[in-house]
Amino acid sequence: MTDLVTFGETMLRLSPPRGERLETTRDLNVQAGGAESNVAVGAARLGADARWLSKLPDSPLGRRIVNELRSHGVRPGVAWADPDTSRVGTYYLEHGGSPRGTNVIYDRADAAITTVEPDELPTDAVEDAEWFHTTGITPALSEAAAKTTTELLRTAGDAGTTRSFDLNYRSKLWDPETARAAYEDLFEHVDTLFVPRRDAREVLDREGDAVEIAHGLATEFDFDAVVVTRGLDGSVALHDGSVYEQAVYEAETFDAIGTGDAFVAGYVAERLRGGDLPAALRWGSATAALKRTTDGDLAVTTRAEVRDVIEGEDGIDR
Ligand code: KDG
Repeated sequence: MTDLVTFGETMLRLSPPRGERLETTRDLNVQAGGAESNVAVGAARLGADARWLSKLPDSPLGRRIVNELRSHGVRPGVAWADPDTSRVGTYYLEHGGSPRGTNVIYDRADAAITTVEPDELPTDAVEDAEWFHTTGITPALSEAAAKTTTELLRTAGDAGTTRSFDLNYRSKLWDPETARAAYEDLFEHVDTLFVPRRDAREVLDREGDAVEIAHGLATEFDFDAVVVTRGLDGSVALHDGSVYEQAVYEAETFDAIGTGDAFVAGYVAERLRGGDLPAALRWGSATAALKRTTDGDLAVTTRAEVRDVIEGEDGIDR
C-alpha cells in the first residue's frame, strides 16, 4: 500500500540570481515546483512512500521535472502528452523587484495538465493509498483539471483513503467568488482542510480568529480536521472537538516559497506514522522552518533534522 498520493501541476521554476531582474538577467536557475509535488517530495524525504500524479509533455522539459522528483524518492504516475501539441507550465521567480520580497510570474496557460482526464492517470494508486492530497490550485487550471480533481477525491473517498486539501488560493489564476464556489463544491470530499487564515477571511468570507474559523468550517462542512495556518503566528488545528495550537520554529528565511507545502508534508508524514494531532503540527511546523532556510520549492530535509528542530537542537554542527 502506498502511503501518500498527490495530484497536481508541476512547473519549471526559473529564477534569476538574487537581486537580478528578469528583464536584464542572463542566467536562470531551473528547478521543479508545484504545490502537490512539493508535498510529495517533503513527505518522501521524511520516509513516506509517496506518489505524485500529473500530466506532462513527453519532452526533455517534462522528463526534467520527473527526474528531479524521482531523485527525492517520489514515484511519478504521469500521463505523457504529445510534445508537439502540449507544453510544460513555467513560473518565473524574482527575488526582489517587489516590496513583498518576491515576484511570481506564471506562464502556464494551456499546459498539458489542463487537458487531464481521470482515465489517463493510474487512479488505482489513489484507491491503494492511505492518504490523498491535492490543492485549490488544480481546479483553477481548467475545467478538465477541476473535474479530475473531484473525480480523484471521490475515488479516494470510496476507497476509504484519507483526503486532504490545501486551499492554496492563487489570485493570479481566478477571483475569490469563483474560487469559493469551486472549493465549497469540493469540501464534501475532503477530510482534512488546510487553510491559510488570510484565505479563510478573504476568499471563504469567514470572520473571527483562527479557532472560530476552524469551528465554523468544521461544523458547516463536516471536516475531520481543519488546520488554519497563520504565517509567523503559527497554526491552529481542530479535530474531534479539541483545539491544538503550534508556534512556528524560528528560522532565517532564505526562500519562503513552498513553506506551506512543507508544513503539509511534515504534518501528513507524521499522521501516516501514527502521530497524533499535536505531533503532526510539530512536524509540519519544523519541516516548514527548515524549508524556509533553503532555496527552491522543495523541503530537502531529513527526519533527524526535523527532530532536532523540534527538540531545540539548533546549534552549529562542527
Ligand atoms: O506553494 C508553492 C507553489 O506556489 C509553487 O510551487 C508554484 O504550484 C505553484 C503555484 O501554482 O503557485
